[in-house]
Amino acid sequence: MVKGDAGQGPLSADQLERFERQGFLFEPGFLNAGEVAALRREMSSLMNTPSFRGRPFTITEPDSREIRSLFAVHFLSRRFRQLAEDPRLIGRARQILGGEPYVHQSRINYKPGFKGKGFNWHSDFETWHAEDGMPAMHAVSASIVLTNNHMFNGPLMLIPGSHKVFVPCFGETPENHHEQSLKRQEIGVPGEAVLAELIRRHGIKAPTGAAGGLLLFDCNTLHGSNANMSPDPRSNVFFVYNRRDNRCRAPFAARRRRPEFLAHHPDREWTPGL
Ligand code: 6CS
Ligand code: FE
Repeated sequence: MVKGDAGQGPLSADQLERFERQGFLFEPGFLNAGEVAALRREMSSLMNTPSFRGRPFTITEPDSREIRSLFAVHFLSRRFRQLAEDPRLIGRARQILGGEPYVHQSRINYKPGFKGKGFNWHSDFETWHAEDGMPAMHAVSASIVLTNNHMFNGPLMLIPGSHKVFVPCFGETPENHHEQSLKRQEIGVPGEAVLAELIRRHGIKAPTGAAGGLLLFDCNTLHGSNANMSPDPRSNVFFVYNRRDNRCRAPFAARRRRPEFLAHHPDREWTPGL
């Protein structure tokens, strides 16, 4: 939810109000074609770096060796770091969070044509609170689409207004849950009856459009996506900004904290340790 104000921008009071009401805000054309092309080249070079294969921060699809997500991209690439620190993104995060942001998590979700699988409905905060020890909902995700996003390549779907609802999730966090949940999450997700009721009330939105669009969404907004059944990839880069005074501590509902590539310390560099 919005804690800051329009002040000096970059977001207008109207955009902040929309974010507050819906739990997300889509800005088509956030990056220009030249910026998108450079980031796509960088993404391909990361995806094709042999030394990243088989590493814990490289997540493969549940039933194949296709790369599903690559984490900590702002530490793996100077160009993605520059983007994570871009004043246009930091400024938006600062307005929404009402305080200084740092990057809690970054990743590329690759979703190649035909091969990319979906994500079950979930709230990110559920995981970050239970498993990473994030105290309160002072975090926002910035997702930039690096490929054209359409109805058939598995765009992100969100339930407007769901960020204002506490949805209890059942099940205890198993040991090393992330090894399973990052491929296909089945624990810590809402039940079907609650989802059905929320969707009946608020519907589902799936912002689509040309590469370069920015989607900002609240850490508690319920979201998910389908598999990519089209030939076209649907690749996103995500940066999660958390408020500095909301840094993570001991997990609230897990025995051990997850590896640092999933939950960064505000003032610590991370290296892949190749
Ligand atoms: O476990 C996590 O931290 C990540 N998993 C999902 C499915 N969404 C949010 C987050 O990046
Ligand atoms: Fe998520």
